[in-house]
Amino acid sequence: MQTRPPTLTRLLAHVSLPLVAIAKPATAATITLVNGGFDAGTDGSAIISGWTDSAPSTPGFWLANDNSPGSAPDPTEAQGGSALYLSTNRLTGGAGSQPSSSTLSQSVTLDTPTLNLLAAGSSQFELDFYYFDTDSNDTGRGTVTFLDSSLATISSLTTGDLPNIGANGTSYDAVDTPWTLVNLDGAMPLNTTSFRIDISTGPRAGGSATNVHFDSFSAQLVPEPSTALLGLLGCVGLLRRRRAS
Ligand SMILES: [Ca+2]
Ligand SMILES: [Ca+2]
Ligand SMILES: [Ca+2]
Repeated sequence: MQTRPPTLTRLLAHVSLPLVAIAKPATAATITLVNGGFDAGTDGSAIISGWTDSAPSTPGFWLANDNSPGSAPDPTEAQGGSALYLSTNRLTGGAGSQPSSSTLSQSVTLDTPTLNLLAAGSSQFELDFYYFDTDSNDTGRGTVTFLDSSLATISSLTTGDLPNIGANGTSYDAVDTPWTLVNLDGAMPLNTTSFRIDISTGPRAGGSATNVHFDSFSAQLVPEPSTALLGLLGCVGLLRRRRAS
């Protein structure tokens, strides 16, 4: 019977066990958003902490809750968190009209763990949120813009105009026309240091209110095997081939 060289046995014993632990499917690293669920604030308020309306003198966005749906197509309950969600319906916000088009933005600076993950080769970025819209006059979309350290735009991702989730004017129904999950996924450029989320609506094709709604924004960077780990995998593969020959 042929015996393996003792040095190779020792090396495999030391390398294989940690490798199994590292190579298990990794969970995504959460990127912290401020008030991503719109749960901080009060019903009917156009003051939305963590977010900036591009036209604050004529708001396009309000917090709404399940006690004050603005009009028939609007949700009667939040998707998640507290009872609050983001609404573009001026009837919820009180008197006054809203612009035909509106944008609400949040800038997110990458923290050190996220920058380290990006530098190590994990570039798969994912933004998730929930959407509700059954009004054919109105559209909503989400956009992410990646910025470098000079705040110059590197690239962007967009959902484009999101489709109605039910026939025009269909009322919210938890089963037939529920909140719909939207995934905006793509590569985060290596030199990204911050990104901006834009929630945009319009232009409104008719009517006096925009009836699109958002809730539960979350962002993550998905860890991938590092270059060092891939090199280690190559070494183990070579050792195993030598062992088999
Ligand atoms: Ca919420
Ligand atoms: Ca629509
Ligand atoms: Ca409308």
